[in-house]
Amino acid sequence: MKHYTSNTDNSDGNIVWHHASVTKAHRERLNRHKSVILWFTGLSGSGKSTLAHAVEDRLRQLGCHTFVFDGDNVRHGLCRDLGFSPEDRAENIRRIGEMVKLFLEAGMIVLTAFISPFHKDRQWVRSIVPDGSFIEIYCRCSLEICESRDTKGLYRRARTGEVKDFTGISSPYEVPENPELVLDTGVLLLEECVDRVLEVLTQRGIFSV
Ligand code: ADX
Repeated sequence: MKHYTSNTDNSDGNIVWHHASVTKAHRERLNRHKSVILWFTGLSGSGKSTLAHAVEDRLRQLGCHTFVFDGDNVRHGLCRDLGFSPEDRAENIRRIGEMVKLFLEAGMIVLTAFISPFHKDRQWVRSIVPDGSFIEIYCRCSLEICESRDTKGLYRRARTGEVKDFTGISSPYEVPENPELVLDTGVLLLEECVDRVLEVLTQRGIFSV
């Protein structure tokens, strides 16, 4: 398999960027909100997807244009050829990063729910989008709680060795160093977490265009 890097660049002179006449600013004005990426990161079972969908539902009620990307779903299609080695996880996040960058240009509020365990991969996504567009939300939940939930039975299978390279068991999770928001998803109620995310969006002027 061809291995990509975050630096892969096809600018050999034969491919020329075509600038759109309808810009992100136009779309933001039409939508009446700014576009932004809400990047939820945390262990499997920490509540990323549940929270992302709950935030999306609240945003829908406010009339926002949103889309949720979830690890398990994306791995059924765009990233179906990838496994869970550090290289494959980096490629997973690289593809997702490029995809959410396009959705940002499209004027959306993009919510992602990927374990994204490696600092450098998260940093890379942050680096390819404009300052302030990447809001990293650490869903902090102990391994004990995630493992006791074990909604997919994967922790049990990781403990027996049947599932390899499992985050938190046989593969590392690098805790975000400076996220915009930390939520104790093992302790807080879902609605409390949603409120905290909405507060951050309000503080950052996402709803004032
Ligand atoms: S990431 O590390 O590359 O960001 P991603 O979020 O796409 O991971 O996928 C994680 C989901 O894949 C988990 O929620 C879990 O359901 C499933 N999964 C299957 N095998 C593994 C594994 N070895 N490590 C982590 N998650 C796994």
